[in-house]
Amino acid sequence: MTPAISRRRDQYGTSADETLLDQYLRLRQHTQALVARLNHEDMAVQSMPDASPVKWHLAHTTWFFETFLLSTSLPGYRQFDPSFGYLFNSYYEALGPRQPRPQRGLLTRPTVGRVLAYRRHVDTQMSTLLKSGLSAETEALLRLGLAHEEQHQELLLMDLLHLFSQSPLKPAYDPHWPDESGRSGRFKRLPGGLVEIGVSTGDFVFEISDRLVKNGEWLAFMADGGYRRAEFWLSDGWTMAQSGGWEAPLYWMRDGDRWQEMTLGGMRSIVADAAVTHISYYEAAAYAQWAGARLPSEAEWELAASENLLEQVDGVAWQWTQSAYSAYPGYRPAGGALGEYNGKFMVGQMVLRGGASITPAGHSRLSYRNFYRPEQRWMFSGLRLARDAAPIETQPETRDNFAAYVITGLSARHKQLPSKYFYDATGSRLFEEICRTDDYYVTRSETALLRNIAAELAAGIPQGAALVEFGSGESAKTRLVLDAAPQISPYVPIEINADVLNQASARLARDYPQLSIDPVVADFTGHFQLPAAAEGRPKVGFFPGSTIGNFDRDGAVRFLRSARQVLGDQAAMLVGVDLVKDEATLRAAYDDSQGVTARFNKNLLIRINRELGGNFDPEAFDHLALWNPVHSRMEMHLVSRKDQIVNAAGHTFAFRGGERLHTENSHKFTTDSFAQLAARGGWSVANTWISDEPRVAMFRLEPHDSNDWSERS
Ligand code: AVI
Repeated sequence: MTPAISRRRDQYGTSADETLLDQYLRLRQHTQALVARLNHEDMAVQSMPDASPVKWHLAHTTWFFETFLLSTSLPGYRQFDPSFGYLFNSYYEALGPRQPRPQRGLLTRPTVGRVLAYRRHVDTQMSTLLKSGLSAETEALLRLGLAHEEQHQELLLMDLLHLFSQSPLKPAYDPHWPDESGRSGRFKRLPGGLVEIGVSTGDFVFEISDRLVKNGEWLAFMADGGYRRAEFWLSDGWTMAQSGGWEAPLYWMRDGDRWQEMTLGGMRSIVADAAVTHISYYEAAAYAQWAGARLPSEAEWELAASENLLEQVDGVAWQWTQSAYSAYPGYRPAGGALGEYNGKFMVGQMVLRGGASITPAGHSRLSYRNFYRPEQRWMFSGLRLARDAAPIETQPETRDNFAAYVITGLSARHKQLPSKYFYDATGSRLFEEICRTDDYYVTRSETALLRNIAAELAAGIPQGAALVEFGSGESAKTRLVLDAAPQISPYVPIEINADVLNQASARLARDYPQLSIDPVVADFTGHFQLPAAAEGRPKVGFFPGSTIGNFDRDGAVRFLRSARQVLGDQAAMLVGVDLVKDEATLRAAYDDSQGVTARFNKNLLIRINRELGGNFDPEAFDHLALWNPVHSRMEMHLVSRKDQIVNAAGHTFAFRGGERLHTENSHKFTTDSFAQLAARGGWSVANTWISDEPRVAMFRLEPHDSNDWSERS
C-alpha cells in the first residue's frame, strides 16, 4: 500500500512536497475557477455534436472519480445519484447505455447547482479516500483521473469558444485573454536515423520549422487561392472543404475585405504574427503542400523537440503530424472499462503533438499523443512545417559512393570493397583497439621511432612552419613532433570526421596553448584548400601510420602529387611506412590472436547492413589475412562459409562457399621501392629512419628537383 500522503515528484509536474490530496484538490479548484466567469445558461448549451455543455464536463469528470475510484475503493460508498451513470458516462460501452453525445445539450436537469453539489460530494469522499492508504493500482487510477480532468479543462474551453463563436453577440470568455505572436519559423536541420522512441526514420535528413505557421502566412495561402485550388488538397479534404464551404480557419469571419477572429477574448482582428489555429488536418496538409513542405511525422516532431530545437512546443497550439493514431508496438489496452480509454479510437484519427495555450500547465509532455479526426477544427490546432532535405555537404557523395562501391564491388568477378569504408565509429574504435594488441606492431614501432628521432625531425623544420597532417584522427603521434618542435605554428589537421577532429583539436589547444590550430574537415584524398593561416609559410606534411600502404600504387602516387601541390615548393613531407618483413610477423599483425582485426573486418558487413539496408550475417563469413608476395602486400578478405544470397543497397548478391570478398591491401615497402614511389609522386627522399624490430620507416621527402613532376603520369 502506498500512503496517500507520501510526497513525490512526477511527470505531472507536481511539486515535491504536494500530497496526492493536495494535487486532487488543486485540480478540482482549477476547474471551478475556469467556470467562475460563466452564467448557468452558458453552461447548459451544446453548440455542436462534437462539443459538450460545460455543465456536462463538470459532471462527467466527477463521475469518472466516482465510478473508477470511490465505487471500487472506498468501503461503504453510496452513489450520489444512480441516474448520473447514464447521464454522464461518455463512451464506456462496458458501463452500459448513456445519453447520446449529440444530445448532451438537452439535459436541462440536473441543474448546474445540483452538478456543483455532486462535485462537492465527490470531493469530500475523495478526501476521505486519499487520506487512507492507496494501493498502487488505485493510485494509478487516481493519476489517470487527474489527467482526465485536465483534458476536460482544455475541452471545456474549446467547447466554450465554439459556443460563443455561434452567438451573434460574440461574447468574450475573458476580455483580457492574451494574444500570442512572434517571428516566422526557420527550418532546423536534423539527421534521421534511430531515435529513442523506437521509430526508425531511416537514413535521411529532414528539416523542421522551429516555429508554427502564422496567420499572416495563412493569409498568403488564402490569397493564392489555397481554399479554391484542388491541387493542394487530399481528396477527402477537398470534398470536406467544398461541402463545408471552408474558406478560412474555423473562427475567422469576414469583416468587409478584412478578417476577424473569434477568440476566448471575443472578436479580434487577425494578428498576422500569431500562430494560425483552429485548422483541420486537411487544411494543414493543403497548406504544407502549397508551401512546398509537408507535415512532420510524430517521430520527427519528438526528435526535434527533445533536441530543444523547437519553439512554441506546447504553449500555443497542438500541432498536426502526418502520423495516424495507431498503437505503438507493445501497446495493450487496459482491462475492463478503462480499456476503452484510448485504444478504441485508434482508427481514422491523426496525431497532434505539443500542447495548446488552453492546455493545463504540466499536462502535456514531449511524448504526449493527442488525436483528432482529420476534419475536426474546433480544438486549438495549428501546424509546423517539415521537409526532406539534401544531406549535409559531404554526405551525398559519400553515401552514393558507398552504395555504388557496394553494388559494383559485390557484382564483380573478384568481389572487393575499398578499405576506407572500414572507418565508421565502430571501425575507428576497433582500429584503435588493434593498435593496442601485441600482434599489431606498426603503431608501436612507429611511435618508438618518432620518440627517438623527434629532435632530428625538429631540426629540419623551419621557424613558423605550418604542420599539415593528412587524416589526423586523434593527432596522437603529432604530439611527439609538436613537443620537439615548438617553432611549429600553425598546426593544420585534415580529417573527414568532424567530431573526431573537433575533439582532438580541443585537446591539443588545451595542451599547447601557444600553438595556433586550424583544423580542416575534408577527405584528404580529395580536393581541399589549406586555411589562410598557412599561407606564405613553409609547410611540412605529416602522414604517419603506414596509411599510404592502403592505397594501390597509382592511388599512392596521386596522393603524393596532390600533397606536393597543396604544400607548395617550400615543403617537406614526413611519411611513415611499414617495411617488408617475415611473413609470420605480418600475418599475426593482420590476424591478431584476440580476434580484434577479424571484428574490424566483419564490421564492414555490419555497416552495409545499417547504412545500405543489407542483410549480411557476419557469422557466415571468416576473416582471412594473407601475404601477397607478387604485390608485396598484406591482404584482408572475408570468406563466405557457404553458398548464400545476400541483399544490400537494393541489390542481390550470390556468394559461393569459399568465395572471397577482398576488403583491404596493406602494402609493405623496402627503402628502394618507397623511394621509387615517392619519385613518381614528385618527391625525393631526403632522410630515412628505421625503427627497431618489427621494423617500420619514417621518410623525410622534399620536392623533386625536376619541375616537370606534375606533368608526368
Ligand atoms: C590504417 N592502416 C595503416 C592499417 C594497416 O595496417 O593497413 C589498417 C589495418 N588493417 C588491419 N589492421 C590494421
